[in-house]
Amino acid sequence: MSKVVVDKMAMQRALTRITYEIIEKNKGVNNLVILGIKTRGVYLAKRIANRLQKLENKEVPVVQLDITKYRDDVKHTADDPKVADDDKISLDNRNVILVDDVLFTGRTIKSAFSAISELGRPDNIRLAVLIDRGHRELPIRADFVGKNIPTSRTEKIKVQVNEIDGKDSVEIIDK
Ligand code: 3GP
Ligand code: 5GP
Ligand code: MG
Repeated sequence: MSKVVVDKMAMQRALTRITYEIIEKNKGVNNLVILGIKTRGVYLAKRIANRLQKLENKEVPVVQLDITKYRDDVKHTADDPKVADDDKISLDNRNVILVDDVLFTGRTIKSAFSAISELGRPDNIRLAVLIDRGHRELPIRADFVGKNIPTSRTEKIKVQVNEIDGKDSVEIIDK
């Protein structure tokens, strides 16, 4: 059984609200870098950057972050992908917005912190997620949340973004 909990318009509005919240918290877009966690976090990050560009008339860099190398639940090899698609970016003294689609246990975000430390020492890191489904295993919270969706552990949240899936929606799937 599945139920749509966020449709296309609701997703657009949530991303627009998050964008305004980022501008307000950061008092503009100076020094911002947006890191999208692969896979779908990257597309959400790009959409936020597009909105920032329209509202503040400034280009904000988007970096694709791959946290595979720092996952604590898989074996690691020399072939682990590099953490960022941009080799030259330095996060020293930057204000980082980390973007993911779903926040669950928090382990991905912990891995993201390790990945970020390879790229420099940001002044601060804030977290934006489309969905917070609860069940944290680490003391991590999001600063910007599209929608809180309380779930049971056995339910799944299916996030679809137009760029990959041909549609924008979030469904809750009862397993
Ligand atoms: P994403 O990579 O676009 O963020 O594998 C397809 C999607 O399923 C991935 O989305 C992944 O994040 C997501 N997913 C759903 N449940 C889980 C989970 O419990 N752990 C992980 N690692 N990914 C999950
Ligand atoms: P974590 O448990 O570390 O917070 O989440 C692990 C990764 O899996 C993150 O990228 C998160 O976006 C994704 N994830 C966790 N639970 C779900 C879920 O129910 N649905 C989807 N689509 N992704 C999930
Ligand atoms: Mg994800």
